[in-house]
Amino acid sequence: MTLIDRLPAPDDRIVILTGAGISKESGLDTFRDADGIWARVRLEDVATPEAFAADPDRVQAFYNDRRRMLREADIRPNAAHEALARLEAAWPGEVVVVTQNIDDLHERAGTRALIHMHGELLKARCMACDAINVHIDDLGARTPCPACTATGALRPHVVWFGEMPLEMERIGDLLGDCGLFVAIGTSGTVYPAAGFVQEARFHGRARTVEINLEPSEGHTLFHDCHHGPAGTLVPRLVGDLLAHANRSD
Ligand code: BJW
Repeated sequence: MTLIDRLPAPDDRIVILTGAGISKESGLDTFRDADGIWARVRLEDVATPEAFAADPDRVQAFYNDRRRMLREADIRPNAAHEALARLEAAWPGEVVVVTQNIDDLHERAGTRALIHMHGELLKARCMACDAINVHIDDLGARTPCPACTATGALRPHVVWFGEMPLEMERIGDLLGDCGLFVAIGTSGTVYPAAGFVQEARFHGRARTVEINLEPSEGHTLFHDCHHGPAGTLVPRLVGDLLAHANRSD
């Protein structure tokens, strides 16, 4: 039995939304699970512009820890990231991954058409000159901007609560014209990402599929829901799609 009730045409665009759950089997924590990041630290203390203004050292320390963790040798893409890269390479139509994750596991797996709507942990943005640069080491009050040399102006290139997610216009265009929308490993609690299923299904024409360990907040909005680990279900979904594309050759 295939995981999608009605498979898209092979030249249809596929848009995949990923969240923290896809990286869980790679060893990175989610936010809202019982053992997640928000169980250890209050989001108001580390993930808002107000928190950064009030205590930049604390916010930098939170992201420095996560940046170091991401660079540990045993943190690698898992079977779900790898399957999505295979889908992009072999699906006849366009495949775009929109990720809420700030890790770089999709790129390491080989995904190329990728939008980091909540930013990237391995980049820093200068609040003085707006330059965005790759930054893999710790950030602190004395780190100079490589573009304008200002110190104390670099912040993690991430989107905090109350800030506008990145590339929203492009994402809206993609959702409005795709044959399949799949949300993987996201609790569906944070907007605007939580509203993408409605955009793709009701403003567009997409078949919509959820893959998550448990039903998300918005699971009733999807045509098909499959609950279990992404590392098992995503390779199955990709296998179904590629078998369908090959049959249609
Ligand atoms: C597995 C698994 C396995 C585990 N396999 N699955 C009231 C109503 C509506 C909206 C709002 C409101 N008040 C405020 C807002 C807007 C606000 C918002 O949505 N708040 C809600 C919490 C209510 N949103 C914003 O502020 C956004 N900006 C915005 O709206 O701009 C417009 C605007 C701007 C200015 C003025 C007015 C409007 C910005 C949101 C930024 C989110 N930032 C964060 C942190 C930064 C990056 C970082 O540090 O990493 O992004 S918060 C955090 O949540 C992170 C994530 O990307 C994001 C989503 O989390 P995700 O990925 O869904 O993770 P979890 O943990 O929630 O879920 C994981 C799931 O995986 C679980 O369900 C597990 O079961 C599952 N799972 N293992 C498969 N192996």
